[in-house]
Amino acid sequence: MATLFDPILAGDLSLPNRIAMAPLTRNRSPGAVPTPLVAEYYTQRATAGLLITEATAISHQGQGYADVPGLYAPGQIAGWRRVTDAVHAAGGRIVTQLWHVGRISHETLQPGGGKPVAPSAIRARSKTFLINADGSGSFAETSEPRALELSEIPGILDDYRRAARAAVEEAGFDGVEIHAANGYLIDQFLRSGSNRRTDAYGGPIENRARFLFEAVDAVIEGAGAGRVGIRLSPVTPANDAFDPEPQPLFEHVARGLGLRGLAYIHTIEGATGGARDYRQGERDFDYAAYKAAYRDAGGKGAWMVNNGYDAGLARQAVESGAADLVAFGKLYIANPDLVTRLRDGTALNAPDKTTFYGGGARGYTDYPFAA
Ligand code: 8OZ
Repeated sequence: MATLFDPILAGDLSLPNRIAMAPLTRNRSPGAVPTPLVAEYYTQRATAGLLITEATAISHQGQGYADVPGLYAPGQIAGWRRVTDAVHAAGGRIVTQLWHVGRISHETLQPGGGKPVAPSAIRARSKTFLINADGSGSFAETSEPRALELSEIPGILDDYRRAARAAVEEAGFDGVEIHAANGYLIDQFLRSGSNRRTDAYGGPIENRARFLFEAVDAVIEGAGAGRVGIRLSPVTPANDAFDPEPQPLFEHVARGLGLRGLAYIHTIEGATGGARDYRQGERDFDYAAYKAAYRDAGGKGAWMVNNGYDAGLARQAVESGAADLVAFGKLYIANPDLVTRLRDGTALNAPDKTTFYGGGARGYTDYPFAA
């Protein structure tokens, strides 16, 4: 029986334990460049089996929030290099999460102040986070998007490929995670609520999943399959994501991923940051059937789960074989030494919501380690 504290091989990633730091947007990279403070934050958490960075834009067009990092300009790549060097010097392993927000953006964040892009011109009932001229932060309604032309899709796939390559060859990451969750661009293509296209990228499940598989293949070309993971959220309503029939959709996705030799599959169970038993459509989502679809197709990657896990639930998931890895979000914000605390049963620090997004060291690098 495996425990949370046993090593595991996830593709080419050799991990000393089964505890991952989930990707967490923190809005502390002005000009999209990670600062030395960002390096300190990740380095404090280097005992995680795997660190997954906050979502990181693959292009200017992929940006949707103030002060989130990118991986498409030399200064951004150099900023991340400082982070990975520091994490590696501390003995850690770190992958970056590749992100294109699609319609979850605001015109003021887009190249030339243009409309954000999406599979279809349907505005999300969602909010983004902006920083005002006086430095204060505020939430704003996402802008009306425009539908991508068919001819624009290869360019976005190039952005995924280029960012993946820059991540491993220049920024020093051990791998990459594709952000295909939470109502961002790839998820917008997957779900019928945001995809009304009538071309090869819309309509039946096979068409709605086409962009995901093309993005995965581009990222594999850039980073190598054994260094690529992917994050999915089959039922989340985050960012106005909706599909009445997630089961066949995500089993189709799982089967296709099973053929591609990825390092790991990372699933948000339920509503992101909310109810684990959340459902979309008529039936409860069958996570075991979705996992079986991946394994039956030949998928050998590590199975990573996330959302509302505490020590007991995490232990049970790994010890029962239901999962190989557990990703912790809020607990990792507040507990840099989470691995030690879970192992020793030490009390956990509570996260402070008011410092999640934006700001400086407070609520970021000042959570105490256990004595
Ligand atoms: C919280 C705030 C902004 C972005 C996600 C990247 O939900 C995010 C995100 C979360 O995946």
